[in-house]
Order: sequence, then structure tokens, then C-alpha cells
Amino acid sequence: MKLCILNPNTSAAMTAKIGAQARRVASPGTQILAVNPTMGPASIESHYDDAVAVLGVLEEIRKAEAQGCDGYVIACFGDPGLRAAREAATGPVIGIAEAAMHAASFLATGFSVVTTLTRTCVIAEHLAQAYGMNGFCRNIHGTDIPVLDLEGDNPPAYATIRAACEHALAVDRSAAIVLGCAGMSDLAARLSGELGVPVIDGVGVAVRLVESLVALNLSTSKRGDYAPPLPKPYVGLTSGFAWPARHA
Ligand code: 5HY
Repeated sequence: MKLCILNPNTSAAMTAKIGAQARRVASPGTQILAVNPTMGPASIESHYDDAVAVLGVLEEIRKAEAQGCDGYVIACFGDPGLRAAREAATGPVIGIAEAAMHAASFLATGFSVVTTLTRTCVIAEHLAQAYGMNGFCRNIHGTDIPVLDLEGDNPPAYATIRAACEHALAVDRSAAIVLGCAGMSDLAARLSGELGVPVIDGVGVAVRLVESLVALNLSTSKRGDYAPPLPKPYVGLTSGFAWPARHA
């Protein structure tokens, strides 16, 4: 099977890190196509970034459909454009926040999220509500580490994230940690080993979940709201997004 791992920001370094994590956890025989849009924000750290990034997500879904991808991971903790992507894609689409929160709920009665900028915490709160995770998500903690500081190896950032995890476990009465950024995906195993609790990376979980759905021959229902978009004129900058999508 061929999976598209879509980093919605335009950082090639972060796409490379996310792709490496996806390949680390993917099953033998699963081909990983790691991509990012050619337009949009370098990182997604606000509602505005999130909104603008969605067009890039949909553009990459359109390209990946033309390349015969069987399933999709939206590798940004805001899960930008998740529902629109499910309309546009044939195969299953899973967001890393959705995947990580559900996985955490299987492993602990309460989890904490440790994320990047404090201003993004409300986005994660809204997702926890939308995914029915309020009963499990005890709290969301910002570290004020900019997303792009996680493009490469960053020991001071690691120390800050670890301290935030320890604090969360202490004050939230939680028993698992969800990492709130795709750029933290490579830190989960080490943090889990050092903290002695499940530390969940949504990229890895989402890859395995999409693999499972594809292997079970299950895909997004095309009855109702996830049916393909309705054909209509789109004008201006968005004229290329009119449905049926033009296949290059
Ligand atoms: C992410 N932003 O995973 C989110 C993290 C965040 O560009 N990739 C981003 O702060 O919401």
C-alpha cells in the first residue's frame, strides 16, 4: 500500500523528520510518500495559519490521489482541513491529534497534551471537544517552543518538553502524555522511557491506523457529508480547486 504523509506547513526539514518517523513505524511493504504544500505558512501556530494551510492540504491530496495513494495522514497537531480532505480523498484520512488522543484513551483514563506555543492550546482544546476526548484530556500545556525550533535536533527544547511532561503528570493526575506537534514525533520513545508512562506520537499512531483501515478495505463513507464536493464555479485564486478536481 502507498500512504501519503502530509505535513501541512511548508518546512521541508520538518517533512523529512515526519517522513523518517513514518517509515520507522510503517509495516514492511508500505510505501511512504512524505509531502508538504508548495504554498502556505512555514509553520502553523495560529487559527490564521491553520486556515491558510488548508488550501495547501487540499492541493496535496489532489496530487496524491493522482499518484494512487491508498490513505492519508495529516501530520500537524491542528488536523487542518481534516474533514475537507475526507471529501476530496478516496482512501481514509487521519489527523495526528485525533489519532494520538484516541490512542491515549486506550492506554490511560487521563492524558495531558504538551504542545508548542501557548496560544495554540485552545486549538487542541477545541479538537479534544470535537473528538469526544474531554473526559480523557485532563489539560493542555504550552512550552512556547516555536514549531520551527523542532525542525532539527534541539537538546534545550527536549529539556523544556521533558520538564513540561513531568509537570503535567504531577498536576493533572494524568497517566499518559500526548505530544502536541509533529515536530516532536522523534522524541516520544525517549520521553516514554525516561518518564515511565506512554508518551504518544500522533504520526506513528496515525500511520498504523491508516494502514489498518486500508488493510481491512475500509475507507471514508461517500454517503452524506464526506461525499465528493459539489461541482460549482470557484473564482480567483481558488479557481483551481473547483470539483471535479483537475488531475494534472
Ligand atoms: C504541527 N504546527 O504539528 C503544529 C503544532 C502546533 O506546523 N505542525 C505545525 O503548534 O499546533
